[in-house]
Amino acid sequence: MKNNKKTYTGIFRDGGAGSFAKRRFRARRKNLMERENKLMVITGVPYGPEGKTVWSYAYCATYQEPSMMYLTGINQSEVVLLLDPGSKESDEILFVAEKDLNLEFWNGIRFGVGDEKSVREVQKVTGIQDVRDIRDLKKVVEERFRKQKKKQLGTFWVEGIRNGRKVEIKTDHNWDFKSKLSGWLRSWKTKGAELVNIMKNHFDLRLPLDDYDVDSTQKASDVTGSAFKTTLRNFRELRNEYQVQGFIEGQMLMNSPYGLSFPSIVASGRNATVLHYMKNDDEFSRNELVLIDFGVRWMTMHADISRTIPASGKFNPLQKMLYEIVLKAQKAVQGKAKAGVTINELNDCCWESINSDLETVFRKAGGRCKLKYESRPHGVSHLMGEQEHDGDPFRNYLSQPMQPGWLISNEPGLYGAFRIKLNGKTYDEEIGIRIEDNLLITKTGCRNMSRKIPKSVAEIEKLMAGK
Ligand SMILES: [Mn+2]
Repeated sequence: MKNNKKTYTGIFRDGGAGSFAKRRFRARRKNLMERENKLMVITGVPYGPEGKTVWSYAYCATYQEPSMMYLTGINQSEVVLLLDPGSKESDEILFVAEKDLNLEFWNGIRFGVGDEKSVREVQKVTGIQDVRDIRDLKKVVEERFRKQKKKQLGTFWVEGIRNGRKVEIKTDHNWDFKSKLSGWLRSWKTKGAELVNIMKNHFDLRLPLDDYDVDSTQKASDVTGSAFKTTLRNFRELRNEYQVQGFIEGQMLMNSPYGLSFPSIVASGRNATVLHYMKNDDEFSRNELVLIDFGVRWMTMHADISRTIPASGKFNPLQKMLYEIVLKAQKAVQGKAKAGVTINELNDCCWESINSDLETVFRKAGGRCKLKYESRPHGVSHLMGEQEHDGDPFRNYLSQPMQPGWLISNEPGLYGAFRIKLNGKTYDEEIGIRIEDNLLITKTGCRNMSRKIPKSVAEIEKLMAGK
């Protein structure tokens, strides 16, 4: 036998930490226990990319619920984690479904329980020693809950404030799990029993990236950047949006086993004025701009990059003028980003720069335009991490001072119909431009993780000319 070693990389993401991985995940669980100091139960995804249907071959390399991924590294469905700070029996229990050899025969290795060898396998790979059958979850949670003095049970679901009112995400597995726990609590008839959301403490711990995650983010950005450069060098061979998508995604997937951060947006001409354009099925003409929003994962981290390029390989004077306006705003945001500043402040900086340049550069040169939005098309930044869009989806973090280790996007854009006469020639186009980098916030400034991905007019034109 050439190689009889089992590989767990598919179901256990070690985050690049190798032999330190188990201790790293344990430290994350301990930190959460310290902050919350109450019994907690957290669920992973209830089913994997194989889905709910009998015949589904959908595949997605990384699919775990990010809170579970962050705490355990386990990339497998039907996993629940119980944390019981201070418990003398065991302060962490992992619940897993029964080992299913037939399922392994079809789909590959999978953690399970039911016999000693299988349990030892889970212990050895994950570092969690108390491993139990998921069918015992309710019984064990009740036992542990009744031993608590606090009568509180913590779990993770997504909530926030929108327009001054509390809002909750009720469509995902976290909500389903929370509802199940509420039912259990009611049935136990404990006076004053309370279900508590651990979301805030969890995000506070999870969002500042550690050195391993920073390295993975850099790697994701590097792979994404190489794919972009190869795409530019070969761009003249590509005739429509889906060919660009196929080419660039192929380049990314050939260099990372962790999958794409999200399905790419490839939007030519006026299609780029649709912010989340997904069709990617249009032909483009060579005088149009093509906006590409793309990125690959490395381990559990992401790149989320946007570039806008001329299909011909050369920006026309209108395209160049507008592109430079967006690029200038992007540089201004990068110059301002550092710990203590809020994303709201970055937004002001970004959109004031673009709106003022539209007056002082574009209109002053005789340009006329009709924007697709009032004064700001979207936020310039979102948090990134275990998810491509991380943190609470209601973006309550926009007004919080940024912390060292936060990873944010920097993505100014300009979308509308533009008309100008330059050097005796009239240009009249519907255009969408977005330029997006990923910034790691530090105490004194920020590190642009995607600094090596070309974005100046000169760099892009040079690569497209095959140089
Ligand atoms: Mn983004």
